[in-house]
Amino acid sequence: MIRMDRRQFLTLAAGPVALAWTPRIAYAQGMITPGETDVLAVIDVQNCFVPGGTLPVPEGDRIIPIINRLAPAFRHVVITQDWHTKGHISFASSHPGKKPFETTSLPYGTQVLWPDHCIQGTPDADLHKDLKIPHAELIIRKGYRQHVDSYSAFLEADRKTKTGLTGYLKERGLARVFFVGLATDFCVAWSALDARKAGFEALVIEDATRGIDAGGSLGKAWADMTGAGVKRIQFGGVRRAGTVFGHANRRYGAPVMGPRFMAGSDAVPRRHGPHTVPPAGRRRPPSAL
Ligand code: VGL
Ligand code: ZN
Repeated sequence: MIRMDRRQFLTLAAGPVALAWTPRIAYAQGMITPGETDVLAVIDVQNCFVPGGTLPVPEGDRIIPIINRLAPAFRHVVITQDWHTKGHISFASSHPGKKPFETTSLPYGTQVLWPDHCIQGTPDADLHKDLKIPHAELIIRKGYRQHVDSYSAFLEADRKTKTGLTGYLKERGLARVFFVGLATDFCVAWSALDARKAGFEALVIEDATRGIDAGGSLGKAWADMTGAGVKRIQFGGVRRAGTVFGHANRRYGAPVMGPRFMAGSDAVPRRHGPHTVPPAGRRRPPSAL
C-alpha cells in the first residue's frame, strides 16, 4: 500500500488546480511566460567583455548565473559573438594617435574607438565558459568585416549590411525578442532598437545586462530604447511555463517569492532579482500545513 502523509497529499492535490490557475495569475501579476514565438537573444557574453578580458564591462560576469537560470524558460535561444579581425577598424590601435574611447570619423559616421578586443579565434573571443545554454539554436557572429563595426545583431554600423538575423527570426516565425548580455548601452541597445525597426517586439531584461556607460551612454541608450517601444523588465518577470509560483503566493498569502514582471519605475532593485526564484527542484506550492 502506498502511504502518504497529509503534507504530501495536499501538495499532490493542489497540483492540477495550481496549473489550471497559472495563466490567469500570470496575466494578473503581469508575469511573462515565454512561448513558441518568443526568443531569448544572448548578446556577446564573451571573455573579452568580462573582467579580465580586453574590453571589460564592469560586473559583466555577474549576469551569467542569471542568464543560465533564465534560458531554460525559453524554447528558442540565439547567441551573438563580437568577432573582429586583427587590426579591425573599430580598434584605436588602427588609428595612429588615437586612444581607446576616443572617436573618429568613418565613411559611415562617427565610430567610438575601442581597445583591441574579441579577435576571431582567440580565447578572448570565446563565449564565457560558465554560460550554459546547450539548447541555443543559433550563434551569430558580427563585426567580422575589417572596415565596418557592428554593435547590432541585425544591422552593421554602416546601417546597410545585414547580418541575416532578421530573416532567420522571421522565417522561423519568432516575433518577440528578449535581450540579455553585454553591453547594455552598445550591443544590447543597438540590437533591441534594430529589432523594433525590423518589426519585432523587443524587451530588455535589465538585470541580465551590464553597461559600459562611456560619457552618459547608458542613460541615453535607455531613453532611446524606451522611446522606441523597447520594454524594460527584470529577470523576476519571466517565468517558466508550468511553474506555479503566482498561484502559491496568492492563495496562501505567502511572502511574494515568485517571479514578477516589473516594468520601468516599478522595477525592484537588482538584488531582489536572481534571489527570488527557488531552485527548480523546490518549485511547488507550499502545503497548507
Ligand atoms: C561592444 C563595444 C565594442 C558590445 C562590442 O558588445 O557592446 N561594445 N564592441
Ligand atoms: Zn566590438
